[in-house]
Amino acid sequence: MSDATLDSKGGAGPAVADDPKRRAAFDARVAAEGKVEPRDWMPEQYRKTLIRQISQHAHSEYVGMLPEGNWVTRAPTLRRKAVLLAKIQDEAGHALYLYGAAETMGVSRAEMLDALHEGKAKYSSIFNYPTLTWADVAAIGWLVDGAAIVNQVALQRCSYGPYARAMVRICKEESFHQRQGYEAMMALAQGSPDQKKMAQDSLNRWWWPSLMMFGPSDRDSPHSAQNMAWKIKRESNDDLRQRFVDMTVPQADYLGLTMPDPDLKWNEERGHYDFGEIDWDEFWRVVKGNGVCNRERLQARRDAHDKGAWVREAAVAHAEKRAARSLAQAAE
Ligand code: BYC
Repeated sequence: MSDATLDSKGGAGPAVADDPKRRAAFDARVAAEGKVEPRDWMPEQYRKTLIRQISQHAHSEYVGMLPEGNWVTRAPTLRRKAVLLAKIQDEAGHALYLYGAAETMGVSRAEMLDALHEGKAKYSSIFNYPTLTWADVAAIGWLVDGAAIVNQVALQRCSYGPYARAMVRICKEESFHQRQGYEAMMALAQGSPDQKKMAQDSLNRWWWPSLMMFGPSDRDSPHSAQNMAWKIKRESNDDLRQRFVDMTVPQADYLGLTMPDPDLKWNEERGHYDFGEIDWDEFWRVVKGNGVCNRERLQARRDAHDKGAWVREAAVAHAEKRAARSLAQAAE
């Protein structure tokens, strides 16, 4: 894409006139659960909101490597270190599938990364919290990957084909991540009193931010109505959050840990857990760039990008050399 710029909402590409006939065909396809593919006509706003969401999702995977990366050199055993390295590598892979899915809509990876590095594009609020102890690595696997799966299983049915298909593979890997996190948490919860204390402290710090991952409450979610109608989003922020709570509370019980929420209790009538009010001021503070680690995370990504310039240049030079060689061979 060369004739368009990425705006702060992720919009990109030349404007496509909203033709009523093509619009009706698009609506009919989405209503019939058909997939929209890159070459298909789509409303400009559909394309913009998907570029916004998919690129934010890719940035989340990309920035999300940092909190866990903090513990690679201090993992308690060689096995834990190998597992952690493999997991972080998976997150980089997820970012690549997702940048690839967004590129099918006509935006380049360089443009998306510029938007991130310039602070114009968002990434998940959860990665702006620090990993203070080893138990935080376990909590990320258990809670953060757990929350991500609940959200992403729904996205497997997203109307945009490349995004939906990327989600299938990502979900398989995330469920493995979640189990490894839970297993690491169990080792701590069933360990020495100090280890159990560390596990509880970590649950106390990560529980509420994990609930915030699902986004603002439905009544304050500006994109939800349209994105549900377009079947980009298949379930609402609050419904997914409730599913995560219902799934995770029994897991905490099994670990013998206590959820840091005095209002949490099973509601027989609703068939769900009731839970306390999320601190939305904290959520918006973090989303707007003022969480504990926002500046540090962004700086780390900018530095890594700058330090990696020579790798990108070398890769381009190598590709050009190979292309020139094949041309020369074809001409012989
Ligand atoms: N953090 O109208 P709404 C992982 C923004 S990584 C920051 O509800 P939407 C992992 C939202 O963008 C997986 N911002 O929006 C990796 C919007 O702002 P803009 C991460 C948030 O899009 C490494 C505004 O608030 N998962 O698993 O309909 C290690 C209004 O919100 C957040 C994804 O990225 C937030 N939490 O719904 C371990 C999932 N929430 O754009 C694990 C993909 C909301 O208007 N994304 N905002 O400026 C989605 O499913 C949806 O975009 C959301 C929000 C549910 C997050």
